[in-house]
Amino acid sequence: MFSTTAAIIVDLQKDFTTLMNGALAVPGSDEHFIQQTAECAAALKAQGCRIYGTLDWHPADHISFCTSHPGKKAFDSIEIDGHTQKLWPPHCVQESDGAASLLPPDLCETFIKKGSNPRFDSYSGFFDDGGVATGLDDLLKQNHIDALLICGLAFDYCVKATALDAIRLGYTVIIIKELTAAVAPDSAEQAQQELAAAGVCFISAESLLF
Ligand code: VGL
Ligand code: ZN
Repeated sequence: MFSTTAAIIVDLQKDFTTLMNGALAVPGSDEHFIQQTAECAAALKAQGCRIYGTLDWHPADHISFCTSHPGKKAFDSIEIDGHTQKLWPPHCVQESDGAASLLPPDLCETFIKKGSNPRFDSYSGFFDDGGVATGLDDLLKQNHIDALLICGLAFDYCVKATALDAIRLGYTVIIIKELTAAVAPDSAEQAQQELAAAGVCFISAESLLF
């Protein structure tokens, strides 16, 4: 029943989880959360749903790192080339332990890496802030996917941006709400409203498991 549906598990990486004491740990991303996500993905896979993962994959001098901007600190915002860039503690540095996926090996068909250009951030799994495509849209189209189940971290940043781009690209988008966690309550509330207004649906994990 899921032949034209894919699940996109966004940035389930050590640095974003409380389980691993990550550099940018998202509240609620504990052992139970990771386990529930892996279980749900395995059950979807067993029903014929393709499973893809995204990975935040930054060079050590990435523009989003507070350490790349002397005098600035984590969670400050700065203006760069006419857009606002939020600064984060260094996280998900390419090949580092913190960048490792927490999903069981072989669950995901493909991992799409994003944020590798030092000059551009990429909350979205589809395009970086410079407009360069990651290849995810091509991959989905090659596999005749027209609907996406999205979960992962963080709800108010990368899940939100990936879901909004997916809507713009014409996909039906469903977020598995309890398999997401947010950096902060106010940005989560804002994200929820923007996503609903854009036409994103929300579903519980339980309703997907028959
Ligand atoms: C993310 C902040 C910085 C995310 C990535 O995965 O939501 N958030 N980089
Ligand atoms: Zn990042």
